[in-house]
Amino acid sequence: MTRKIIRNGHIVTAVDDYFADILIVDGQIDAIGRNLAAGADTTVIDAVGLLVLPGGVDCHTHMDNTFGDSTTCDSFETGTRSAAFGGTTTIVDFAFQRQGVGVLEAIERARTKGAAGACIDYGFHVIVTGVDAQVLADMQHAIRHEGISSFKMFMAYPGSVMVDDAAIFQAMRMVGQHGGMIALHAENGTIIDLLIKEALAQGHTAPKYHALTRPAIMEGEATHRGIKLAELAQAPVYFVHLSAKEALKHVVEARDLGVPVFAETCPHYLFFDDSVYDSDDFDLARYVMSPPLRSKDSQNALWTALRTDDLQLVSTDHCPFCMKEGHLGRVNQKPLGRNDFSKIPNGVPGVETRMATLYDGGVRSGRISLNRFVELTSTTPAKLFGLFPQKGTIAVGSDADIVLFDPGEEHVITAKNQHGNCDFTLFEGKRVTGKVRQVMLRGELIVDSDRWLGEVGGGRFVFRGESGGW
Ligand code: DUC
Ligand code: ZN
Ligand code: ZN
Repeated sequence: MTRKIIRNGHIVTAVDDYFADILIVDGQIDAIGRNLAAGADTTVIDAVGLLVLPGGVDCHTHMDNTFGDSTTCDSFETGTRSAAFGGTTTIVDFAFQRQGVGVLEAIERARTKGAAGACIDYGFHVIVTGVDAQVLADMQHAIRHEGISSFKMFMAYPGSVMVDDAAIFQAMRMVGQHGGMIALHAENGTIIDLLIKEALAQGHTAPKYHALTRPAIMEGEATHRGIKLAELAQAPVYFVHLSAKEALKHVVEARDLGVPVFAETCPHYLFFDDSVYDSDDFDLARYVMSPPLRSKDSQNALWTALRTDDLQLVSTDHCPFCMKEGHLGRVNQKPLGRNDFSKIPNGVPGVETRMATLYDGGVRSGRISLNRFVELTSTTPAKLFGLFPQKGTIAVGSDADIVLFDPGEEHVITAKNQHGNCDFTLFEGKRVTGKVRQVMLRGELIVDSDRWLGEVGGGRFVFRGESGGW
């Protein structure tokens, strides 16, 4: 039996804020109270002056995920280690059901990858790219028997992963009856495809045309359509990477009517806007993600929505591709689209910077409370995706996934000091206050300042309960 006490920390959950000790026995929180007794067999960790937070839960990452010809540059190992350094102890990544691969086979493949490389705990959503009776049956099986209760579907990328409205509706109708939830990438794919073709025909090949061909209004249209499909199907629906006020307004409207609609946004939409797309320079490929960065007005609306619970969580959509071809042996990265913006792999890193940037830019700047910060980064993702109360809080019986966070420590974010494989971060040179000091995964210290103490393969698959029911 292993016993640890975290002494005198400032414990913050989504609802509480108090000073106490935490007793951890065999990886779980056993007791919380003042002056807990430590036996000779108890390791004591001093947390005076530190915030004691539940480990971050990032429910949108892409480790070793392949899109078209490109594979994200983080493996399960490097990506989850990087997440740990950033204060995240659980991710929900993706299993990819594509042509010729069934849902259950996709899950099996993803689990094999996770088991070999994960440094933190993990689950999967399944990306569903086609619906038939077998797929629907397998999805139902996945919810009940595989611990996988959420499925991503794309309303964009025709000819590749896009599915039509009927497929989305059928999937929603089934998961709605069985405790699952569909997560939608909401952009109108056929219109975007047309705009891309027109731009290329005019010789517009620079990265900034990625943004110009994915208008906010088409995210709004798809979001509205997705909500209507979900209403008809009587199912909850989740919007990934919501970026535009044109989409947000439909989420707000539906939620005000009591429709179970949920949405995340990502740090890049909260800290960057479309003013970056100001030249034909290929270096702007670093800002190529989907949806693209939006207007300052949208950004302000996202911050407001985080406060008012119109947006429920902040995930990273960590989908890293290097700026330099061949970095750490990774090929088909951003330079793939040097002469054609539509070939630039879509995505940016972010798993390591989420907590620090949101603490600095959200809590310290007075935009969100400390409790709300925990809710957005840990508790709500855990609740919405069937991980709570094992994950997402500090409570007796929960896994001892705990972050000791120094609220006063300043540091400068730079790709050189990050622990993933990507050769850039959008936050390069940004000075932030608030730093992850120590991270525990099920009671084991895996990060101690700059030292990695965890184990490759030490992360466990988490069998999730129902999604969207909360
Ligand atoms: N959507 C994502 O969620 N991630 C990467 C690319 C995309 O379009
Ligand atoms: Zn997407
Ligand atoms: Zn994504």
